Amino acid sequence: MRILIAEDDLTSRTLLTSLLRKMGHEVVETCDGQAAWQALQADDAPRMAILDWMMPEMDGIEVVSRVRTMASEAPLYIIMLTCRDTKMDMIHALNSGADDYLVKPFDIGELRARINVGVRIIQLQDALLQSREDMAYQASHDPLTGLPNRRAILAHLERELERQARSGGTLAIGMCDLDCFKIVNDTHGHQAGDEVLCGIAHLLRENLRAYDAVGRLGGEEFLIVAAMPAGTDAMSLFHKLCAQIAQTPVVTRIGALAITLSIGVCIATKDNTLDELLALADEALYQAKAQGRNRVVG
Ligand code: GH3
Ligand code: MG
Ligand code: MG
Ligand code: MG
Ligand code: MG
Repeated sequence: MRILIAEDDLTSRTLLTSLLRKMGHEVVETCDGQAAWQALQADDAPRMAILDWMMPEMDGIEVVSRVRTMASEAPLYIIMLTCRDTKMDMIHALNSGADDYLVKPFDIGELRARINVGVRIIQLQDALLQSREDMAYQASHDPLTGLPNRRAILAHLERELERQARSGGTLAIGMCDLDCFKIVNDTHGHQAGDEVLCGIAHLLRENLRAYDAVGRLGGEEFLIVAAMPAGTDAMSLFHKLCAQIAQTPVVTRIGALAITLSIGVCIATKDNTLDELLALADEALYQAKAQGRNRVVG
């Protein structure tokens, strides 16, 4: 773990540093509060700090107070280490935001134990943050294809519509549906069908521009949200995509399969609601199916 030491007394700082290094930690040494505060602003700032109270430039209490007003994803664990030894001092430091308080001269065994407490708490915080990230990912992604799920792609569309209403620009949406996909399942099995869905998801992503979004609406339906820069043609984007999919066999465990899809396109205007747009794209998709599939209607 990277640990910051802020201590103006050289002897004390040297002792702390060698102790922490022996425990296997990486040490960032500073000798005043201003330097400590700066070090804590860095992108890869330490997760734990041992702060002296009385230091030049800025004292330890001021550093703690400032740190606690910062919004931070991963909170800093702070041990105040000082020769101020009254109960009032300790209460003041803890109330200012310190997590622990240790009086100098300190007992080496006690400092080690308190650092280990901090490490445990930081590890718990990390595990919590990680599981929160995992949950957010799972709530917004389709587990089979890894694409944004229905909720996420519709939320993206909603945001893009608001953005378009504010700053103009053209927004195109394409509703894609695999052609005769039921036959793939019936002929080759559900597992091959799943592989096709993954392969198509990959192809869609690969053939779109970085700023186009694609998500799985459900089943064998995908939604593309494409912001069209001035001078670019939405229909040609979708025609190219449709042709690209048709000419790229999808590799599955039972061999390569030729898959096509149909796309219903609509261009969003300023006052379309999300539901209206989806209905228009759905209607265009229905036409594409009725006209024989493997085509774009808009
Ligand atoms: P069309 O060209 O008219 O769209 O015909 P289709 O066969 O693609 O459409 P239909 O709606 O009749 O069938 C869709 C099929 O997609 C039926 C369903 O079992 C299959 N399907 C939906 N979700 C999944 C999935 O996650 N995995 C697999 N393997 N199949 C799925
Ligand atoms: Mg001091
Ligand atoms: Mg369908
Ligand atoms: Mg259908
Ligand atoms: Mg289909």
